[in-house]
Amino acid sequence: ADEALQAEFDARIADNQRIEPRDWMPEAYRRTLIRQVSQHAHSEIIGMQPEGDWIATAPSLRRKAILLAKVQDEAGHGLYLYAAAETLGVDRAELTERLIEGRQKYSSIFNYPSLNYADVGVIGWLVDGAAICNQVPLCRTSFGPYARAMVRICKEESFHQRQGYELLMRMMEGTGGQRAMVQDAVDRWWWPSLMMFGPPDADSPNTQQSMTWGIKIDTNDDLRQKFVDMTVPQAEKLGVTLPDPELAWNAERERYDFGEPDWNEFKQVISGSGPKNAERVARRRTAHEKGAWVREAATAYARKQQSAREA
Ligand code: FAQ
Repeated sequence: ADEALQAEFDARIADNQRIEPRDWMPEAYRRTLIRQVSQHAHSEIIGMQPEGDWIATAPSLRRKAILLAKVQDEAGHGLYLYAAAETLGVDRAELTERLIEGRQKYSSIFNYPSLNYADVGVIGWLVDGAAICNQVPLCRTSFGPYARAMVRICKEESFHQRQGYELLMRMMEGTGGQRAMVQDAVDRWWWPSLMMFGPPDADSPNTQQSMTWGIKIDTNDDLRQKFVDMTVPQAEKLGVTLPDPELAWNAERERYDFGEPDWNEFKQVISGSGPKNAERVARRRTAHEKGAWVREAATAYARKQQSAREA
């Protein structure tokens, strides 16, 4: 019977049809999706911290309102994604446990510090820019709830990206000091942004199988190239330099050539020893513990409502 189910699943994937939560799916497909979707959810939630650090000291009321809204959007993305993961049969409380015990990853990018307000702009421009590059194709991923979550998330991410770029444009029209702040932030975030796409294809254990299953649509290197090609003209327009001496237009390929990120640094960061890993996870753990009374109250309320309905 399993063989027939597997054949039906393969045929649906080959036909670009969506797999829905109640459909039969191979256990390894389910496990891979739980891994990717929950890591993605954790990234959104941990990703609230580097920018969240600047809400209290935003330079104007307008910037504060914008930043608050953006960070709230990220919480929303985390929630959609946890909900999508739950349709695969995992419990969200368990996923949070895995995160705060360091048993599950989240994006490497959020383990770097945000040192000044230009970082808020650069995170919007480069980090949300990289996120969009990676996520737009995922709107066509084979698992229905993940694909549908991506559609809405991408719309909000492109707004976030524009928000960051606009902030930087304004700073670049300012004083020499402000322009220097922007350049410094670009210098620090450029290479970590390239690492967001994951290891080079030759060192990516999951890509091939995930592409066969239609979970991933493109390889890590293809998306990284797309991001570089998209970002270089934006950097020129902004008036900043990208910190890569090997960056050059290749007329033959009609793409930019660029240097190799420091993959040793990447390995360190994803194995928990990046500059901010311990702090990010500790803060998430504290927030989770402090929120215990809210979860208890919400659960008690839901129970009361249910018994009222049953009575
Ligand atoms: N960081 O075989 P692959 C955002 C791990 S955007 C940490 O290539 P895969 C928005 C990988 O998990 C950021 N770990 O893996 C926002 C695997 O380890 P495992 C989130 C990484 O899954 C903006 C191992 O390395 N976006 O949050 C990273 O096929 C601003 C081998 O790698 C997503 O999650 C990394 N960068 O490809 C929020 C997008 N790269 O699990 C706030 C969805 C790789 O076996 C502010 N995810 N690893 O122990 C994906 O597209 C894929 O999972 C990849 C990795 C492309 C990230």
